Amino acid sequence: MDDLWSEARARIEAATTTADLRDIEVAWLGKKGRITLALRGLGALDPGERRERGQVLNRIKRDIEDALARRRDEVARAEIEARVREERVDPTLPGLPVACGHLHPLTQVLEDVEDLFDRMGYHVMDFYEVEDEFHNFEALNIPADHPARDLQDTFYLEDGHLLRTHTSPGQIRAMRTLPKPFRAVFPGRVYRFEATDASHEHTFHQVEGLMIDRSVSVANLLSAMMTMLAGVFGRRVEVRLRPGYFPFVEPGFELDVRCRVCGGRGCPMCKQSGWVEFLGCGLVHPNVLRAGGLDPSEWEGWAFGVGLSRLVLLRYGIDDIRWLMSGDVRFTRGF
Ligand code: FA5
Repeated sequence: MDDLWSEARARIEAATTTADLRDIEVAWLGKKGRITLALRGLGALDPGERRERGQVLNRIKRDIEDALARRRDEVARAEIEARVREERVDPTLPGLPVACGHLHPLTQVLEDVEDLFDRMGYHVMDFYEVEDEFHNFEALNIPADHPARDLQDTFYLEDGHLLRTHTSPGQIRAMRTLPKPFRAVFPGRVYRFEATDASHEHTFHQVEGLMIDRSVSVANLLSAMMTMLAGVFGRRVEVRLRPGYFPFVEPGFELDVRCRVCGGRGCPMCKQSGWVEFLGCGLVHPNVLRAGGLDPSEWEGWAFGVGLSRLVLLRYGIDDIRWLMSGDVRFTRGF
């Protein structure tokens, strides 16, 4: 019996891990442990000896339990200290890279354009992507037989509405809501049922600009557009202005920007011409002023509609517009 205790104590003191202590507990106190078997063997003894040996065995059992608990504390503390020593933090190690989102290049350019016009006193407004024929066409002096109204160019909805083909319907809505005189820009997504290529998307972004005053001039219009270009590109860009036909302006112009993707030498983006068609503009047609509730003998206006998506391509030298809405993070990560 003395051996039982001294042997258990020696093994407990020699144990260095919690796993060792668990093994000792099983070997002495488990179902088939040495103390358990000895207690079970008491039944074969006569009553006097049974009581005496039983008391001794129970004391040894308690002593083993106490010794195990004490050693378990010591071993656990030693294990923690060893881990702390081994797992020292090295503050000089470089950190793990944190994936950080950022704005899409379209949004970045859009915010720059909005900011620029906001600082020049323009209202920045949002209008509807789902429009009616009146605002998208009729009010803009686009007659029913105009090719732009062709089913092949416009996405019509079953209820007769359509996805706006340009941001110009905002002109009518702005004239009808804003106090005159005013200047406003309205950016937004537009849709055209078109085949796509390096410079054409079916879904792209435009920014419309509109100024209404007693007297406006083409010179005002050109100056606003040149300010926008200088602001977005951060430097002077080479442009060319040519006559352009839009039913809602008279006179009308188209402005092209020297292709930055190829530097003007010719590429798929500029269709080998060295120039990228960039925006349409002109003085607001009297019929459009009337549709906006204004008297053309009292009010004049100029308007422009710039391809925001193309602005992004030219600013960053991107060679294909289809990257913009591709949702491909390999592309967006680059900005
Ligand atoms: C218009 O959309 C007129 N509403 C612009 C306007 C407004 C003229 C006010 C006069 C006064 P246009 O279809 O040319 O015009 O488009 C204007 C610009 O949008 C183009 O110069 C071009 O930069 C861009 N654009 C046109 N079609 C596409 C397309 N499929 N994909 C990408 N950009 C396009």
